[in-house]
Amino acid sequence: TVSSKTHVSFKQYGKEYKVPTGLFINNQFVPSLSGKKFETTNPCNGEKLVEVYEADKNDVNLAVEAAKNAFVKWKKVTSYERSRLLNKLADLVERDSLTIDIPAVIKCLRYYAGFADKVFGKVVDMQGDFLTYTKHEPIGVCGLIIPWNFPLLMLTWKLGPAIACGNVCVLKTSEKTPLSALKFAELIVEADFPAGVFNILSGFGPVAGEAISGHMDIRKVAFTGSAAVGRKIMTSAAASNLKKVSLELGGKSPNIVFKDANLDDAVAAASIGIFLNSGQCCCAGSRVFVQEEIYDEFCKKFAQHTKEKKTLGEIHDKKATNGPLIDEIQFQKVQQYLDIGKKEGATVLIGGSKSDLHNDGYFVQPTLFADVTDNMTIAKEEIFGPVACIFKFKTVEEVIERANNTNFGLAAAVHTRDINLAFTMANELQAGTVWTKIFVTNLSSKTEDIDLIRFFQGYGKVTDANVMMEDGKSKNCGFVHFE
Ligand code: TXE
Repeated sequence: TVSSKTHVSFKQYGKEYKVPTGLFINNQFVPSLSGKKFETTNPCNGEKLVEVYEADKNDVNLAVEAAKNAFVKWKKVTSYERSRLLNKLADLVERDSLTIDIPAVIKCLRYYAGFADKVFGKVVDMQGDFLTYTKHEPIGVCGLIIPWNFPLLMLTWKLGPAIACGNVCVLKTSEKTPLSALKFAELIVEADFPAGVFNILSGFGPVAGEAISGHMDIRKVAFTGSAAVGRKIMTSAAASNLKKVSLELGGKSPNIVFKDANLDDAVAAASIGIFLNSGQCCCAGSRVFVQEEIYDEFCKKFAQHTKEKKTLGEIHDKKATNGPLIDEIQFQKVQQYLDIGKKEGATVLIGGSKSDLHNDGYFVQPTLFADVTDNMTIAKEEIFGPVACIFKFKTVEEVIERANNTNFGLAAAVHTRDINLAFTMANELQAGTVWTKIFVTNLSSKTEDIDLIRFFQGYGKVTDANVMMEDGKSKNCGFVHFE
């Protein structure tokens, strides 16, 4: 339903945009029951974009009711139909997409569309003439709480699997990024999903988020965000109906460069690792460990690469590689860490402060700290900005111990030409994902990269080996499963 109350037009960079601002409940955009709204701003210049309606506990209750009603019919919809609808949604996103994380959104939706009819149970041996089997059934209303760093990708990572498996959802976006999800909601209607299957609320954590994690009729809550809030969510899930909880929290991921690595390649990878999305990535490679023999050269090259290749700028600036941080809070937080790093004695190789060229936006210079030691605050805490800490190490055993010495364990990366070392590291690093870049020599004695070997712990370990050819094209060389 489009009404002027719940949709607003605004201008940015000479273009006019029309966006929904209502809460998305039962396939309709509606004002919040309280009528309250909050502002969303452009981080490039701090300007207000629009106001959106703010959900509180009563709106959460309304959305949960809508989802519960929808579940009665939705749980009987075939997996084929769920798959068809998810694919249709992917088509619509593709039609309207720009770039950046949107191709990943489309792939994610198609992946789960393909998954919908492949959710199998097991037949269990019961030592006799029995037929015993397990079967996966949808659990009902899922509460999904997402952050702001990849607003649409986070949304599809959560909605995709829940919907593919026949559940219904109440999703709360981050108060810092409500708009793209509301635009996505228009496509949900266009794809013809039944009303109430998806419900999307804009609102704040302590109010709408808390109402979701403590709701008696929500059967599962899935969350991505800070560890501090993850704890609160577990607590209120436990205090309410003991709903299932899954959490994806922060990181301080090690990126390890051994002396035999291709240095230019490792520098380029380290740069992506820390500067993608201006460091606002849960799996950012924020602790770069470099073996002592190549430490000085690596630091020199990394600083040079950053100077030459990283340019701050606004969204329409074609030369820009890096944008601003999300908001004033994040901007202040990162600057505090820059001050702490300097006070604690780390060496600033490049950057080290906010950008003077972009006074009104939340821009921080891409920063490299060298000579960082493990006990420094910047070595331990998640900065969530464009700030890499570079450490020196001597031996394999030493770097394994230091890389694992963290309260986080989200991701890790390894650069070496030694395939045995790469596998050893993947086994020893306590991280959910390990990226390895290895070099092997093929029959024509050319060097190939085996790029992106990922070890997903938790489902057992899965190796996804992807060989990067010299012409830049990649070819899959299959999967290896470790039990
Ligand atoms: O996260 P929050 P913020 C880390 C990163 C960042 C820090 C703070 O270090 O600097 O967290 O960011 C909702 N009950 N990450 O403040 O507060 C909130 O509304 C229920 C890492 O944005 O964790 C939002 O929707 N929900 C991370 C979501 O939780 C609550 C990505 C995340 O907000 C709530 C983002 C409550 N009591 C930040 N309080 C990653 N892993 O990628 C807040 N929320």
